[in-house]
This record gives sequence, C-alpha cells and structure tokens, in this order.
Amino acid sequence: MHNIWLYAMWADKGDVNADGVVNKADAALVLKYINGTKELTSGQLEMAKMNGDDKVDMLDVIAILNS
Ligand SMILES: [Ca+2]
Repeated sequence: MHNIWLYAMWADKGDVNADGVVNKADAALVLKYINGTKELTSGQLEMAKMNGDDKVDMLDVIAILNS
C-alpha cells in the first residue's frame, strides 16, 4: 500500500503547468524559470523539483523530459 501512495505522490511531479500531463511544455516552463524569464509559484516550483534535491535546475528539466 505504501508504494501505491508513493506512486500517487510522484504522479503529479513535473506537471508544472497543471494540465494533467508531464511533457515538453512543463520542461519549457522550468527552463524559462532557470533563465529568469518566467516566474513560477511556490506550488509550481514544488512540482518542478523532480530529482528531490530541493533545487530547480537543468537536472529537473532533464527529469521532466525523461518522465
Ligand atoms: Ca503539464
């Protein structure tokens, strides 16, 4: 049961624009944030933290693209 709960938690990770899918559009948003051309809400930043190191950087963009 614990694993199912974890999966449910992770299923939303990466969906920065909250449209229900994790894809290039989310990666593009995070890239813009990294470049300083786009502000993200704290909730969006949480979604962007794909690799769990509490920073939002290129590693998270790559993780989104690979998800
Ligand atoms: Ca999305």
